[in-house]
Amino acid sequence: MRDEEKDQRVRPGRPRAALGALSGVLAGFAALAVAESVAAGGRPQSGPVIAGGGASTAATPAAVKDWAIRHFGTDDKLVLQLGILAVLTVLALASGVLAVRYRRVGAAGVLLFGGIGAAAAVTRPDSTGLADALPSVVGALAGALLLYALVGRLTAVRRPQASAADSATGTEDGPAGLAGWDRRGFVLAAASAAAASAAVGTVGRSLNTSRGRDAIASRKQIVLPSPGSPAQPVPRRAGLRTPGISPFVTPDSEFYRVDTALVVPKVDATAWRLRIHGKGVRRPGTYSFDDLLRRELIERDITLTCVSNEVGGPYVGNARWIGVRLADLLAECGVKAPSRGGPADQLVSRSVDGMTIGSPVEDVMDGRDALLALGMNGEPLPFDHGFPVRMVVPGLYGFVSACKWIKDIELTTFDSYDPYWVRRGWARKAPIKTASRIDTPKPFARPEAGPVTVAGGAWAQHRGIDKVEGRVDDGPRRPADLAAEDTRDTWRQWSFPWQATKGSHTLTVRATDRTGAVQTDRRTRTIPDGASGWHSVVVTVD
Ligand SMILES: Nc1nc2c(c(=O)[nH]1)N[C@H]1C(S)=C(S)[C@@H](COP(=O)(O)O)O[C@H]1N2
Ligand SMILES: [Mo]
Repeated sequence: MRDEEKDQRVRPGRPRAALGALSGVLAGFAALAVAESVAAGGRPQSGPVIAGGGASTAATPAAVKDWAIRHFGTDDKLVLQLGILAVLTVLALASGVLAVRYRRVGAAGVLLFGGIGAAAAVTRPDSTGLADALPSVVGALAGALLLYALVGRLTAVRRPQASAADSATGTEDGPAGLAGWDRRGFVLAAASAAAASAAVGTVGRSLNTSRGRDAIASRKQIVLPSPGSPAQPVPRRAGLRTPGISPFVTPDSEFYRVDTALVVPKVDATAWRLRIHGKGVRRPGTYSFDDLLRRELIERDITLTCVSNEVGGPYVGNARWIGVRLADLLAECGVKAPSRGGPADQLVSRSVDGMTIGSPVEDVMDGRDALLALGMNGEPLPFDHGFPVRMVVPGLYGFVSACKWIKDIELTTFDSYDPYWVRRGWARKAPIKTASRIDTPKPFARPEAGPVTVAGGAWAQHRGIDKVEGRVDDGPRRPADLAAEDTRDTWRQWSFPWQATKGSHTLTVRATDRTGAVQTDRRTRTIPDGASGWHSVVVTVD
């Protein structure tokens, strides 16, 4: 009887919807915990958060994605996942409230979201089949059952004696009333559900960390042999010492990262294979990591640039890559460049996470150092940058050349296949535009009047930089001092001295590449083939 006394103290009406909402959230989190744990045991990419995130990324218009990359940078993935969690929470709340009135409909709502997660997982480009639906389906079933059970505690108990007590004490049991609910049952069920979800979630987390173990071990085991064709040493005077300038060689930890992977693929190098096949491939081949290691390795300094880099932006980095010459491998497979009568003009690289990237066959076979890179700055590739193998092609933006976590190369034509970014409005072909950037002073800096060194970098990969000119306000354009060139595939640093006078000033740079082409002042957006325009920085001299 004590329970019934307590029950009657709960005011009827208001709490029921709130407790329904609570049930919904508990069911939602249980569903997520179960789904993500099932996914962690199999393929983490098939979990609803990652699959849903991937599907929304893929469905996001190019302009919005470009905006997200620019505003959130590498945090764009975190923002997306938090967004998905927020949406799921709202939907779970709604299902819970609905379930108070219509128990089955609320539970069916949870199943519906599970269905959406399952559909997203199965239709992802890296999906391995119907099994990818499992995490969402199992999670949704668990969540729906839990919601059904919890809401049952709120409504189902209509013991005759309870009803009698209700009427005896005059308690209303209207549609929104709570009289006769199984309070202790609800609290117990809710608490155990929460605890169970937390436990399942913890198991899932530990599964997730352990599953990358083979990949991590395989990376540790790799000893990169010294290259048969080493890079020439970076000229001592390629890197300026001006404070505030980006280092000439970008450390891995500072190297920009742009990709669509919500979970960084952890590929076991010992199990990794690269397949080369397609149009005009007379001897299709499959290569293991060791096959590549046994070949002559070449080492090259190459500056990578993202097409989403705005004028003055940070998505450019310079590294020393080590790998095998892609053109040799292609030639071995019997591939001919179009200019030599080869039937394929597009090389499509595919990654383990379903990315597709199209590069001109002509470019990768024209003698430039197009690489299947195995190492970056003296180490095996970091996981973030494509371990175990990625492509790097001097002179082409990353989205048309730099496939990370590569697993397949298909020779085809531009007419017959559009890769991932092209389907989203980006250009089929995208050589890197000549660009220059002021690294120091920073925008809105307040240097003291007197001598100030203006310095930065300029790049026109595979053409080389021949001239950089600086300008203060509307003054004359003056040639900057160029640092030593490493190679024409790397960026080149520059600086010029400025006698800063009090007031606000605009500093502008422009570069000229080795073909004599002057960097255009015409400002364009990043879409479809890269931003153009001069970089300028406004400073106030005190
Ligand atoms: N698998 C995969 N490879 C990818 C991408 C991607 O989204 N997925 N993004 C490309 C783009 S747009 C760029 S600019 C480069 C960036 O390489 P980084 O992250 O190592 O700097 O990787 C390219 N390779
Ligand atoms: Mo990019």
